[in-house]
Amino acid sequence: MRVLAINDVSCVGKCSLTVSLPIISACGVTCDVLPTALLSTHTGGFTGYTFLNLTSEIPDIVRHWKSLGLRFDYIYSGYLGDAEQIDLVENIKNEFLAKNGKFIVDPVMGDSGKLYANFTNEFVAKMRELCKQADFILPNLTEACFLADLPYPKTGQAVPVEKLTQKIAGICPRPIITGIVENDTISIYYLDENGAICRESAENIQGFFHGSGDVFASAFVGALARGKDERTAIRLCTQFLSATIRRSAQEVTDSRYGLNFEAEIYTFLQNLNG
Ligand code: PXL
Repeated sequence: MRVLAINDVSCVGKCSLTVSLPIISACGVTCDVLPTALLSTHTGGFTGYTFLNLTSEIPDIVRHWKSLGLRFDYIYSGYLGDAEQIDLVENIKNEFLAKNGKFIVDPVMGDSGKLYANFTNEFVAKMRELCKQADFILPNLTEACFLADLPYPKTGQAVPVEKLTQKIAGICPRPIITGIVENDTISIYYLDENGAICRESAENIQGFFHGSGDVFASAFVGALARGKDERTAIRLCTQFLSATIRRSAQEVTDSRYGLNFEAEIYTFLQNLNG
């Protein structure tokens, strides 16, 4: 199995490719990478970070790959450096996705009700189009609200899960919406192959845990590539992320530096192999 992970390299802060590559490789499948940007750190909570957009390099990379006749069983896209890259990713999917391969889009754009630095409403509109091409999308609640053009729920306000999933299903029929807090639990809502709403929940641990979405999405891709069905993959990944967050809440003093997912990988792999 060959996975292509399209994401940025944030040198410090454990997100994007520095999370995807170790997790997907550990699952026992090849993880090739297409870096979209090179940053000294991610943009969440650090100031003064460097940002080198790699858009201009991508067409040359693609040209070389074409000469090799490459095919990927899974193409997983995450943080994109600019709107132009959305078109490039769509072309890569059309050119390199194997027959019966799966295209998985994590529409990385924001969190806690806000877009990340450098993202605009025009980017959201283009990302919505990319999501229409995907087999699965993994927005967090913020990204789901932006994609669905619904307001982000105010603190204490219940999330209109049914309305949200139905609107998102009009974009991609197999959405997996992460990070929905309901009292003491945090849930993932997704639609199964029959369009039924399903939920996977874990204990809601207080705090903000940077890189959670990337850990979840990478583990999901790895589990699918290892032949797990979506329901099993979502269950295993929820357990993995929850254990990672529980450990990080105890051990990590500055959450900007990311989750201690390394310490939970072994248990995740045991469950994946079990
Ligand atoms: O984890 C999402 C993410 C990915 N890449 C970069 C980011 C963020 C979130 O802040 O800044 C560069």
